[in-house]
Amino acid sequence: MQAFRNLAARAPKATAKSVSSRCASTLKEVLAAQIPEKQASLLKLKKEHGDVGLGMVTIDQVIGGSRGIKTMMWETSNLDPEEGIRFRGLTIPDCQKKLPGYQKGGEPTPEALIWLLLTSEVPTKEQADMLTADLHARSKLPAHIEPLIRSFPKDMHPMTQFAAAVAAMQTDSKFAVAYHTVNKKELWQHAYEDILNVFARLPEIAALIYRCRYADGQVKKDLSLDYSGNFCRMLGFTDPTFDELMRLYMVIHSDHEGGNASAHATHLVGSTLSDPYLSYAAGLCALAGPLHGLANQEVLGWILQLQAEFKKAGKPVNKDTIEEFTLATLNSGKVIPGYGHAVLRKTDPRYEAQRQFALKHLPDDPLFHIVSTVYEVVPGVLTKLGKVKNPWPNVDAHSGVLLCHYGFTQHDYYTVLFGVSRAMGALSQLFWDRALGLPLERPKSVTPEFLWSQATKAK
Ligand code: CMX
Repeated sequence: MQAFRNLAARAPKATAKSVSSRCASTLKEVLAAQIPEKQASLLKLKKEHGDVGLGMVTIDQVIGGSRGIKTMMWETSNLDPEEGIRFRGLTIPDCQKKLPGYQKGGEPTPEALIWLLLTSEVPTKEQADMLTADLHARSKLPAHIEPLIRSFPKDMHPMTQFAAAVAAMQTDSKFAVAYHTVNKKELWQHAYEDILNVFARLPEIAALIYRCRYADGQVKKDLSLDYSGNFCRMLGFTDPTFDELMRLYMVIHSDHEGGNASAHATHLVGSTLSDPYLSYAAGLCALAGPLHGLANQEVLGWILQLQAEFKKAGKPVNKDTIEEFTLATLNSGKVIPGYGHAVLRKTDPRYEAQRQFALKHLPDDPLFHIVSTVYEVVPGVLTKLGKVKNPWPNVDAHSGVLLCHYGFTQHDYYTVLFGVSRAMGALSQLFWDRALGLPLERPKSVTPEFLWSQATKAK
């Protein structure tokens, strides 16, 4: 035990440093300075302690979607079942306190969070602004992307359009070209370029999909604003409070450690040395599933259906009627969207952060009242089922109502917003995967016969 404490004391801490300790100032220079030390640390860990076991794997875990099996290294964030997410050691309230906002005291900007996720250092306002300028400068889409999006059938789901457009940008990949021409030790530099370019271009792609599907197809940029403010203008929203909501939204949706399907898919595909465009397109396909990111669309659909049915039947919205509606959903063989989680065992702090925003900015919104009453009812109903491991709300239970309040009502689009945000975590980690030269991911599968043979032996 003492030996473990000594080792742990020597290991790099997953806690953000408050000021950049290095003299290098651009994001790429800070990262370049960090790489040799981190490579050496990983090599030492592998060489001297590679044979240390991390626990047994049970048959239940093999059949049950690998829950809890520690099988991936992920440094940008960590998820504790009770406490929720920490980004480089910082909780959501820590980020709100420490990361620079667009304005003093405002919500942290996604640019500040990208800096934190990549470097584990809290950026100064100047560094975050420098990254904003860099992202704006990189934001021009390859010429074929706009016509491609305009050519999609109007009824193609926005997430299908989004994943297809991100994959189609691969024509611009510097990493894919470099793979054939440079020493693999230098590949991280090209991954960096692609990753920053993906961050820079996702908002315009997302906005084009939105404007083509629901509006006049025109996208108007405002590069005098930050990443989120410009994104809101491109979508067609001008309320500064909505800009703040978008900053909060993007930060809390950015990363949720590595095991979630979108992050894991990005990491897995990236491990084949597929470039960041294709890797993140894979992540977006995973995010589009209703048990993962698409749940945000499902939640609003569920609440609107509840509201419409109650109105038609002349029923009041209260705890009793919501309980009835919840039971009817469960009895029809469906899940309650926005509730439950594979890791969390408490109310998601991302839900709580959105609730605080609602209490401050829209306390009297009728949909917010429904969401709050659902929160009072659903955990009890799910607990009574006896099989649900986490009856508490997750991030998706709240986001739609906030968006709706500001007139963003097209809920079949909501997962695209999640997709713009999730890139920040999944691709920051992908940067480190390449900088550390992590190998092809290739876990072992086993047959049912093997499991039966092990089960029989254990008796
Ligand atoms: N409503 C009804 N049943 C639920 C439930 C919910 N919200 N959450 C879990 N259950 C059920 C499961 O379907 C499972 O039932 P079966 O044994 O009949 O298959 C049982 O409870 C045990 O599941 P669990 O171990 O508690 O949860 P999992 O790790 O298997 O699944 C999740 C996690 C998120 C897929 C599940 O809670 C769910 O389907 N929630 C609703 C969809 C949702 O909100 N997804 C978004 C999650 C956040 C994100 O990734 O974006």
